[in-house]
Amino acid sequence: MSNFTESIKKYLETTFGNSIEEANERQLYQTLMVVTRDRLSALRYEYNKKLKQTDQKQAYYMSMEFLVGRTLRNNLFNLGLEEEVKDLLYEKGMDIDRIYNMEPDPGLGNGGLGRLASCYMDAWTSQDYPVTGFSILYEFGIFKQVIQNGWQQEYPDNWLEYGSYGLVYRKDEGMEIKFYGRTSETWTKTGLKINYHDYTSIIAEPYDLMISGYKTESVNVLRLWKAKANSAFNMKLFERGEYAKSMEADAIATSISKLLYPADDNDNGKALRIKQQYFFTSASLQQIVKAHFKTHGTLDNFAEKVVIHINDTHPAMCIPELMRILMDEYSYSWEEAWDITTKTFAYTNHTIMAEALEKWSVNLFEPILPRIYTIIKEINNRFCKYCYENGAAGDIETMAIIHHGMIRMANLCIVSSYNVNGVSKLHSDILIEDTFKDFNKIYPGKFNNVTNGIAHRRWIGQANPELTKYLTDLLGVNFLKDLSAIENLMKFKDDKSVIENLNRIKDIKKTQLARYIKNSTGINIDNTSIFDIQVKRLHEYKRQLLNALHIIYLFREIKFNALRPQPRTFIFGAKASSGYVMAKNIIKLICSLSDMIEADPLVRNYIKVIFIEDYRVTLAEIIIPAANISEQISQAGKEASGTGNMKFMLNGALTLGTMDGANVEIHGAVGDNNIFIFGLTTPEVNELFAKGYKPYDYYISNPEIKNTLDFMRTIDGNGTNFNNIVDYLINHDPYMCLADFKSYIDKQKEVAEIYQDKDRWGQMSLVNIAKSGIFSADRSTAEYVNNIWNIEKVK
Ligand code: 26Q
Repeated sequence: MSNFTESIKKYLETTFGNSIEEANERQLYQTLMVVTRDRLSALRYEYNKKLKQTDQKQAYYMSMEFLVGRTLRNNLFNLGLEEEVKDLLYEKGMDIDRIYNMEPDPGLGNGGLGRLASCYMDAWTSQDYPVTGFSILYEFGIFKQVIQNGWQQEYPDNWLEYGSYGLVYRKDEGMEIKFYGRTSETWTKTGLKINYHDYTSIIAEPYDLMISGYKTESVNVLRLWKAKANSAFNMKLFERGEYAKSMEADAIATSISKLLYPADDNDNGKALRIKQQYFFTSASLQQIVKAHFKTHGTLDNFAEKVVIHINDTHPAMCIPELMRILMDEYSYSWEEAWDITTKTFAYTNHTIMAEALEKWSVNLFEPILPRIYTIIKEINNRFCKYCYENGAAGDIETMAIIHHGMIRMANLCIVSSYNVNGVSKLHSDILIEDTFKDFNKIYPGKFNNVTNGIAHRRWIGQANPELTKYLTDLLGVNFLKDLSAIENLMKFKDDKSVIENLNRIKDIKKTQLARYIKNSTGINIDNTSIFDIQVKRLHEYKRQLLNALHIIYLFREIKFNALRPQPRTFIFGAKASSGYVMAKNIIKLICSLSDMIEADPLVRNYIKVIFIEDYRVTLAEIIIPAANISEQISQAGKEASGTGNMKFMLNGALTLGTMDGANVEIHGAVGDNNIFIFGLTTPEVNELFAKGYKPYDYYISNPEIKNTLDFMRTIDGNGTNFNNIVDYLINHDPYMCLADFKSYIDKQKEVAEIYQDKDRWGQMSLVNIAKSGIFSADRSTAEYVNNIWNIEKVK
């Protein structure tokens, strides 16, 4: 008996008084979660010892979101224990998948940015780099989506009830965080001293999630902070008769780590979000500084040993917080503190959409974080002075950190970091040439690119074991360790039997998805139809609406123009942020299309529309491997990168997309013949916008558009119609669906045609799999490590 099996038995015996035979599924689940976590903790202990010995530079990844996905299978897979556990349960007549399915999917993120953070933690750990993640232990992750009569409804996601077994509570490492109040200054022998008065004190308690790596003993940690009232502090207030204040502190504490903000673009002006941001950045920074000082007895060499990465601007308060700690707690001068700070931070931008760039009003911000505000103001003053003195006075309007009573967080990050990167070539070019061009003039060389990547071990190794096994046997290499080896598949480009096998595996994955859809919606779908899939957050710029327009177009063609197309199943999955009305209307439209088609005895033989409820990491693992077509149809220039596009490609789907984000690089990798590109390019979009885009002209001059939109007015949404969307498209259409309509429809015809030729399609699919190596998160994370952070592997 291996010692892992022994640990399982021991835990069952001591915790539940049961043998494996007697244990129920609930007990087995808890046992596997705890025993796996403890195995990782033990490895972590050894890893940490090595780290202390080498005293090497470490990286800290700050992110408001980590979309971890389920952990149990991932950890067993990485530790090489999956087969052992599977067999152990199998002997007892149990199916390991049933245990896996009991684990909640920790939804501590909204979408791409959060999932990227988790893919990166996998990659750094698998490559033995010392990286610690920091975030918040949200009691409620991203809401659970329920569709009722076609409308999205949100329900709380109480993931900790079953999810807490993976966490390790580090009681002794709590931190105090101060809000509100005021400061005063006194001069002492050692210099200026800042005193805090009348503040509200909250405690941050750390909970660690162990991050395993593939076939390595390295274990990194994702530290999640939970807010708790500071009872000692509140008791003092209470004794002084300040009852209300002590209760307020209590209320603030319970609200801070209560929930993840479910907006993935912008939900500005929320005091609670400011508190969340400061809460987790302050706790993390205090911990990092404290640990450094303990080892070195000085902070002079801080930037040589520490690099802090800011995942978008959400953790930007790290910057003034480090300044505060250095000056107020360790008596550094402004100049010394600034020198250390500007060597410590690197920042990644994930969006160019103006409305998604974070801004905080000074009026809201200052009372909550008075000292932090003073520091930001001083950073701004000095920066503006620098601009005046260095010939950039004319650009202060765009670059100032505080402007018209708003604090622009991206500007704070750019000024204070030593490196700024975008997430795809196109996106980084836009940052340099457009969004932040003035900054690029005064900071040449500060901006660069790291194209996103994905944890291929999860997205093929675990999500598609059938394809993984086939390719491993065929290629005779373990591409899970190094995805670039997958390019060897190109040798089989003209091998009919290989192509046939790939097609067969795709069919298996389609059958599995069809089964899930049948079980969850009752709808039967045809396996031989094209699985045409768009799964991502719902956003106008991502243009789920364009996809819907194509479906309406097909409906009309089948019904009125005798079109008998290649059968297709259109699959959607998307959460809309709760206050985003247009997004919710689009979900309703898609669901109504689904009903309308189901009710039509002719049309339903050719097309079907499925809206899969509650799209999340766990569902993505089932959906993506089953796709024939990957819809990546954002308006050019709007999607910073996209990462779903890479997951689809790796699983052999063909991209139907615009020249946007990382689609551009996918196109470069597979070549023109193995991808379906359509639509305006970024310069064309800009040109059309500059000359004045008039969607009405497209509507009136193109009968196909006119017919489609006119028909849309007749669609019955069970008590709702879609005139509002039609009017919006004809009169505004900010993301130019109508301008790209024709080109999209034409490309879709080509898709249907080529799909008839199974060999050709299979070959295109093969090329996509073979060329996906560069989109491994191992490649992206190595670029962060080597080009930006300068850290070494733990040996
Ligand atoms: C900001 C202010 C207030 C409330 C919420 C927010 C907020 C929250 C989340 C703003 C943005 C986000 C998330 C953005 C995001 O997911 N961006 C995506 O990042 C991916 C990883 O780089 C890219 O692939 C996607 O293109 C990009 O959209």
